[in-house]
Amino acid sequence: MAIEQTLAVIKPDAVMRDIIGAICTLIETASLRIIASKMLQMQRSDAEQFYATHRERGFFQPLIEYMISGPILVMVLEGENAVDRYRRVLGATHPERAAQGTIRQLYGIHDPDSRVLRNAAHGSDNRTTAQWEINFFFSEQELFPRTGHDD
Ligand code: IDP
Ligand code: MG
Repeated sequence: MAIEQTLAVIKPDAVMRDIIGAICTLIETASLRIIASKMLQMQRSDAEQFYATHRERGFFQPLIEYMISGPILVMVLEGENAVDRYRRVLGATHPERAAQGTIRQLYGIHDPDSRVLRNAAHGSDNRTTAQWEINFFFSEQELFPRTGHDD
């Protein structure tokens, strides 16, 4: 199985609720290594570019407002089959449909009146988007891959 990298984002609602550590524990417990990390607040134009594929969706503007509403923690995760494995740790997009014990089931916000799903965290959905999303936030010098060092 190939060693891959994927992008994880702890979204503003989760940063605000002080559950960074809880989410990182779920990630590390699943043998996904955090090889880069930083906290930042996205500009509107950054968020619009990051989610450009959703521009025509009804939830696009609420999604942008949500993602720029506070600081986020962006991370690069590394491991075997990391893209799909992290998506499994993350759970389904809708917190109420996410499997038991996943990040979104445990920490997503259940608010039927909200125009956007506040689901605590983001994960790249395939290897191509993962590479693009990693490059969006990180330079090569900011990544600290450890595979091969102590495996
Ligand atoms: P993903 O984050 O599971 O990959 P996407 O379809 O890429 O899901 O959507 C990006 C983000 O937009 C979601 O994580 C969620 O915050 C929000 N979103 C997705 N679908 C809906 C929806 O039907 N209603 C409201 N918000 C949504
Ligand atoms: Mg997506």
